[in-house]
Amino acid sequence: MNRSSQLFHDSQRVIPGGVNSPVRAFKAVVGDPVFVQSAEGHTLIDADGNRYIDLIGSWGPMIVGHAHPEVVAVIQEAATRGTSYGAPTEAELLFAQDIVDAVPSVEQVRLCSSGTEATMHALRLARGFTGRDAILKLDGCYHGAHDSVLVAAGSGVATFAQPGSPGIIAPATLTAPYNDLAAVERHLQATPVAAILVEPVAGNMGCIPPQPGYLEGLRALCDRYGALLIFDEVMTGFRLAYGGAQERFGVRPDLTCLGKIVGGGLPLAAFGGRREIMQRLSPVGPVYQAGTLSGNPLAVAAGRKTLELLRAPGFYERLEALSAGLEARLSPIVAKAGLSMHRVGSMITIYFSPVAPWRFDEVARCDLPRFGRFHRACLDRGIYLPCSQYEAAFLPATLTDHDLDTLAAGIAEAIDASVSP
Ligand code: HOZ
Repeated sequence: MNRSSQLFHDSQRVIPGGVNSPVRAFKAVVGDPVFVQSAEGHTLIDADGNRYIDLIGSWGPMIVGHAHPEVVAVIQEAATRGTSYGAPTEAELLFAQDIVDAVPSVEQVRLCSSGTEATMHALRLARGFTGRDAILKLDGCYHGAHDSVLVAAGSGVATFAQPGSPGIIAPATLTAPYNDLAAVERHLQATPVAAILVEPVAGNMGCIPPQPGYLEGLRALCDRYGALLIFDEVMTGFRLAYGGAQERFGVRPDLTCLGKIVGGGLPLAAFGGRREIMQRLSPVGPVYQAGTLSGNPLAVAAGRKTLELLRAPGFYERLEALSAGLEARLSPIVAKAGLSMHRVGSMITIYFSPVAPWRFDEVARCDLPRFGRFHRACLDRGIYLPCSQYEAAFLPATLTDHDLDTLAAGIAEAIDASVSP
């Protein structure tokens, strides 16, 4: 037994399933999870000393690569001045200003510690602002692990084929298929809805783009029926453009949830939006929201430095070019194998289906056992991909042309190796 498997075995005695978040458990693919020893740039080294090109990047945050020396330096420096105060700091003001400057629809922002918190608080705020109870989410979108959104959810909820979760109370959550405006309008006609919460590019049922007009259509429906539009940009924020998917697609939500990249690899998230809505938050308004570690000085330092790195001239152009370069290399391989693919910016998924899906139920029809074999075959070739067909891969900006060639060759071999059980 290798060291990763030994650690996984031992972990299961004291941690449920041996992992601190279910998606890490490799339950839908072949073999045991890789236990990580260290990471630098886009190289991940496991407990057995194996090296991988990391296309997960901590599920999205590590866009500038792991252990970026400038990010590490500001974390170290911040730590020498104390690791948590539970009191406001100038750095939070500067960081909030950075976020407001970056994200087109955000006029005010509040920091919290995880994407789950960000969507939970944004929904409560939407309910408080509109005086309505119901919310509408889209099938296959995942917005963290709190009650109202663990319904028809993607990510681990889909990977483990759980329709929702025991223990949740979500009587006011309506759902509709992704990319289906008519289904959304039927709900809005029947029920006063506080908010539509959507991943503007879905990343939790693999990467699924919005069809042309979909985001604009959601905006128009929200305006017509008095609902708020909330973009969950936890994955897409600072990834698809500096201003996120709303900049890339030119659609302005009322509220935006951020996480992952904004924290530079430390536990930090945020939600923000129109001033008149954000002004309903305590202590100005009546909607309560709080957190001891919100605005944590280490996380703020990492986030500010990461955003500074992303503002370097040409950063997103280079990331787009290398992402397109990988797609160009993979397209003939995928087509020859009778498979399909979606890419938006640096989010990409190969689907084990001849036609790329546009909604959740179509992802469920992919050849999931073959995906599991493909995933292991990739690991055997030093490629670390998300361990579920329901998760998008995230490309780091550190990849070189040589890496793209290595990835294409390894993925081609892994697709071939996945044919027979
Ligand atoms: N949101 C990511 C999955 N799609 C990773 C977070 C988790 O561990 O669930």
